[in-house]
Amino acid sequence: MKTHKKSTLLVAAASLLLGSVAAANSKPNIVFILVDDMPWYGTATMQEEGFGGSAMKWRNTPNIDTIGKEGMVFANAYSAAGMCGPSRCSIQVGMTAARTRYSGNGNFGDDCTFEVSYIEKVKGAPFLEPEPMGSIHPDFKTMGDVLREQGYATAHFGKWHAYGGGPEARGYDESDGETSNAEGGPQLCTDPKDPKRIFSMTRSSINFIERQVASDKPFFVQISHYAEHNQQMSLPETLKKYTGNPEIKAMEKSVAREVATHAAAVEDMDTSIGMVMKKLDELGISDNTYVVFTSDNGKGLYNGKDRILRGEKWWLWEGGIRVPMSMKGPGISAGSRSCLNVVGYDFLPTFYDIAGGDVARLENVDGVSIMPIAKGGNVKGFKDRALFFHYPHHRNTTQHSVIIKDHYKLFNFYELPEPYLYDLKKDIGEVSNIAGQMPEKVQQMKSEMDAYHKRIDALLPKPNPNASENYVRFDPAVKVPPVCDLVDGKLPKLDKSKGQAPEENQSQEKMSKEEKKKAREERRKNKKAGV
Ligand SMILES: [Ca+2]
Repeated sequence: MKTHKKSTLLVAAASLLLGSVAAANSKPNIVFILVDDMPWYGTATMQEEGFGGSAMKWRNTPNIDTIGKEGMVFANAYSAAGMCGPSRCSIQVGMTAARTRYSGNGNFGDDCTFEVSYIEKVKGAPFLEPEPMGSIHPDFKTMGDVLREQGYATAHFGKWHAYGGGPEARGYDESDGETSNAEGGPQLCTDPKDPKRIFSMTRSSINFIERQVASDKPFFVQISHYAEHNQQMSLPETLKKYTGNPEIKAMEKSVAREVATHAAAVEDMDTSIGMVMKKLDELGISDNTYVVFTSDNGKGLYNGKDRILRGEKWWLWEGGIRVPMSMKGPGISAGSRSCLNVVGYDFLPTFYDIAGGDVARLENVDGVSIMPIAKGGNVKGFKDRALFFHYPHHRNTTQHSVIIKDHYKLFNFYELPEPYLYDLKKDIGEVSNIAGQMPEKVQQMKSEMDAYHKRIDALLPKPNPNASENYVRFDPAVKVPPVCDLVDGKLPKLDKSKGQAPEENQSQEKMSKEEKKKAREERRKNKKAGV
């Protein structure tokens, strides 16, 4: 009897132990927070350790900062594209913009058939451009699809902007529907207590999380904020903190407005992120939940004299694609940092990996699981992998593609004769084109880019039979002047109207004043004629 009692106790103890092991082994949850148009330096966290220019003085983001403090900050994180739709599509399917063919804005919501027309978007330009797809291809599996296969409950709240019938047609159990910018804009977002739908999407997310915990199901929730995309909104009391600040008030009017409205919207968003993390604590699941924070693309916002990235949203310069990123969760050491290159199309394989999926079995995916980096393990191979970015369109930009490998970045501006090469380690501001100094590196990277485009049958610009001799070719030094000179350590005040041409770029095709005038007149004439 005594023995029996003892063995019963042992069994009970063993099952308790097994129970706790089972709980520890249960699939981790994932909360993916994607914000809109936040620059690399858009939080109070320095993305690059010790580099003041990688944070923003006017941002109050204690909760976003906590994700980095309790986990890892990625200094070299990239969005898959320089704008919303293409970046979001790439995130959902784990592919580059070249492979999804949703590489630019336009044709939103049209069926993605891969039947492409080439158009003369800019009259007389040397190359025609392929019209971008404006929707996720129906055959592509999304993050929702692959996580569902792993037994996850899946939800997407907030801005979708990837079309394809909306999240619930593409692998998600719950969502806010096929939303885009409009739902977060002033016409449709009118509740003053819910600026940019920050708090309602947070309530939906918390409600979803609570239900999954109650039913003991692992979950994936993507919280896609409309902030800080243009048309900022915030709680009046939050905005007052910034508009009433004497230092901001003293700024030039338009700058003061930008600084205050964006900072207020971001602070409200940060508050909502704090609500989600508090709920994870209350539910006792923080230790088994990954929280990931990033932005869908960069943005050229004012950051005092420390604004250091070249270019802007839409472009593939660092200002368009370098984004903030941090991640916390099981196995990630608090306060850790990584300088390895990671990109938006890594999220699908990363989350699939977390969910217990075999990443090697994913088909046609360009990304890789970044969990080895996050867990500080074997990162062999990460240093030399190539990231690809593709923008064969004209929208505020010229047609261009980029390959980033280790700390080198090569641009192919299709209408210029030679590629441009930058060493991001020494020159994050992309000031000095070093292509002339490293011809072998240029050749090797250009070949790798061309081979990738060939392998995936990328849509490249095609020669325009009506190319005009008077067409003004893109000149980076004039169109996208660098904003700083890190070599001297001096950071000149941002002035978009005056582009200081760096010497190494001055050899590019220069036009005479007369030629430029003539081309300007032709453009004006075309515009008038509605071409
Ligand atoms: Ca965006």
